[in-house]
Amino acid sequence: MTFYKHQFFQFLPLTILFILFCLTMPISAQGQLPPIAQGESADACMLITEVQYTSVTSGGLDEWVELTNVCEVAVDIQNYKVGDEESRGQREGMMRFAESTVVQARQSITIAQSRDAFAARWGFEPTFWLDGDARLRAVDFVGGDFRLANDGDEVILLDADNALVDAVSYGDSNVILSPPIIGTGRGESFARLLANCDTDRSADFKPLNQPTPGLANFADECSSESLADASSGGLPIGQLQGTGVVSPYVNEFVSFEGVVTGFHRDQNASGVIFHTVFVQDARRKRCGSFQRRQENERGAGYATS
Ligand SMILES: [Ca+2]
Ligand SMILES: [Ca+2]
Ligand SMILES: [Ca+2]
Repeated sequence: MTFYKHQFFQFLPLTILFILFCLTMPISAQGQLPPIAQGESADACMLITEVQYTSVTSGGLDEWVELTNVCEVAVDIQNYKVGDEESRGQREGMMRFAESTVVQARQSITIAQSRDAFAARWGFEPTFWLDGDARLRAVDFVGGDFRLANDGDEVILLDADNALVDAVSYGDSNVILSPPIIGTGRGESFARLLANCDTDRSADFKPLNQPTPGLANFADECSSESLADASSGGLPIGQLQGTGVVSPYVNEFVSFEGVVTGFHRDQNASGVIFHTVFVQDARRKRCGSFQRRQENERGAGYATS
């Protein structure tokens, strides 16, 4: 394409506007995030143990986050902050626990979008709620609401000195965990396999068809084997189809267990990118690796590589 000098001057105002726009863009859009945390907290007793970021009602009102004190001593979380903003000065939310709140050893607490919506689904009230709970106050170093995006987002926990205590990312966000925690179905959650086993990886979590707000699993000791044991229990993918023409799980959200054997990236004419994951049944051996279940390989209902 030929670009004449008079065209350059014609587009000069737009060029200047574009440059000014880039200079005033949020820093996050340029990949240089002012971190929200000031170092790592020495006190890592409180962990993010479960998150339900999609709603079964409209408006995300029944979404919630669970925090658990994984230590054997009580922790006062006054002035701790929880939210979905990963960068200072940006436009998501961080909420401060404004009052003295003692979380007992191995106790879990819940922070819900709505007190009533949470109670309506679970039959009990959350520990904290975002719609009118005066014990939660917005911090002044970020400027938005704590609302968990369905495509992907982060959950951040800071201590009273704004040091990072725990953080996760899920869906399409690899800001904290890469790979991020896998997306869950509507009304489902992702939860730590074992509340007191934290390796700062998405593999610490699994999706739950039946969320467990306020309850957490603990291990006597943490090891790769105890985490592998806790991760089992999903439906073998070969059982998704069942024996009939129609799967017995149609219109249900299910978690399945299998081995990813292939990965294919594709793009349609509109530029939308699709990923296809090839999965087959698997049976975990005692060593923690995976072994093919030969009898189900062809019945898995998904292509295998
Ligand atoms: Ca975020
Ligand atoms: Ca949401
Ligand atoms: Ca739980």
